[in-house]
Amino acid sequence: MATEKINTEIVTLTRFLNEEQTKHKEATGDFTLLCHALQFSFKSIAYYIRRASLINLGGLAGSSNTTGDDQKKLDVIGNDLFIAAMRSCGRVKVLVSEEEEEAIVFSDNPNARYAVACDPIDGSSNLDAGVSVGTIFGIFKLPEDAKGTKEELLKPGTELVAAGFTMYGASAQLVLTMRGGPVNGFTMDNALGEFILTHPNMQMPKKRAIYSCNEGNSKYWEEPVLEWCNSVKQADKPYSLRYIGSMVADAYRTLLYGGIFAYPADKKSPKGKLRILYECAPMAMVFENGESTVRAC
Ligand code: P6P
Repeated sequence: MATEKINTEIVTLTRFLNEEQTKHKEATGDFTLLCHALQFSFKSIAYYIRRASLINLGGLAGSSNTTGDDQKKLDVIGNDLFIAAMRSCGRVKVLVSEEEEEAIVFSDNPNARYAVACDPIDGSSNLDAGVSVGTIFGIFKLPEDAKGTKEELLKPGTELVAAGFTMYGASAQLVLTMRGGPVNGFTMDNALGEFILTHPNMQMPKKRAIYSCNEGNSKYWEEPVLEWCNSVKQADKPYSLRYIGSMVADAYRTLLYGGIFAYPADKKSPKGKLRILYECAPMAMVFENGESTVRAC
């Protein structure tokens, strides 16, 4: 019986980032160091999520965040880990986090040239049920004369220089894309403590009969949304409904399998529930860059 061929052509995230830097002659290494700090924060968060039930980290922290969500203990820990990683790399001037009332300006990084928007643990209401949650991030490059204000972060998603998310499942899955570039997927090898390039140049299948939305909100939907939802349910080959309620998990499945994910604005949330800066814009960059160039099958 043939022995399983061991994969010896291993590209770690560290190697990938260092090689990416060599493609830009003007690169100073700041962006690379920022991404190394990002990967450290994902490894740290993954560690605590994996152990949460063992060290009593489940449940509520007894506080709420800026958007009124009840904070889980892991929300607070994930936020603290992320902030520490962004501060200590010295390449981030200002950080906006879903878990923080105000933008954080790192005064000890006065020459830093990047701003980061993040949702440290998106979908955390699902944590105690063992459902995959994730960290969503977007990176902006600041102008030379930036003061480090939150207004400098309030830019259209098209100005992001990089974005992505890490889904904390059986192993952490990182999806990373840079402006105009491909979407690359990395899987955390827990034994080695390394993110390994496992999904180079991810392209979402053009056609897949899956729709993903919370139909529990349908009584609040506008008429066109109701018509769309009924159209996929009444199609000749009705779509399958897959909805996890953790955006990172729904997004990762949609990127891999195809389909439609939607969280429409409704009468309860006329401006929509998902946050533009650290949920919608980073995801939009991933899905635009991951749009399949293959004609629909
Ligand atoms: P609902 C999690 O709080 C989140 O922002 C996304 O991760 C997820 O897609 C959505 O809310 C789920 O919202 O109302 O369906 O529970």
